[in-house]
Amino acid sequence: MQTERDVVYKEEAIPLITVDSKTNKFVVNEDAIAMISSIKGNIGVVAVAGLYRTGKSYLLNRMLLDRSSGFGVGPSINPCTKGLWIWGTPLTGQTPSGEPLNILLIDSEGIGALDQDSAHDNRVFFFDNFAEFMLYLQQYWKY
Ligand SMILES: Nc1nc2c(ncn2[C@@H]2O[C@H](COP(=O)(O)OP(=O)(O)OP(=O)(O)O)[C@@H](O)[C@H]2O)c(=O)[nH]1
Ligand SMILES: [Mg+2]
Repeated sequence: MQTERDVVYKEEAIPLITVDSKTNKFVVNEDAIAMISSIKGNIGVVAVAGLYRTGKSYLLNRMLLDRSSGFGVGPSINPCTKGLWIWGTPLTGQTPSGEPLNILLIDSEGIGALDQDSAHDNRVFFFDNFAEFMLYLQQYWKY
């Protein structure tokens, strides 16, 4: 039998913000918002940002998820991650005072790739920080 948790939480990376290649607009994925909204309790966020092809996705998989696959890792010199991705299940952690903490992992498109200009890079970087900030605030809206 499927529980509510099975429906909402997935053991895979899901898009959080995608870029519409035709309009160049950033689009929020409602499935990711539903997953985030379902979380009860404290939320912590770990997000990676930085130059393209420097191992950001690999780092999240190996260091935080302890998996050989998870967030998309590219084999070539071409940019791999596009937009922002979030792990479909919060990790379980603790606040410094010992309270339960739901940790969200966010992977982001690398900056400096030749297929995008610096305005696009700035937007990705902004959204990465903005997503982290909004999720941080969300726990206070709930109470
Ligand atoms: N062996 C080894 N390979 C690594 C390490 N970090 C990254 N790689 C390899 O480097 C390549 C790029 O890794 P990604 O994780 O896709 O890099 P990224 O920064 O997410 O790239 P973009 O999404 O394009 O910005 C992949 O082939 C990884 O397997 C590492 O610490 N050890
Ligand atoms: Mg990547």
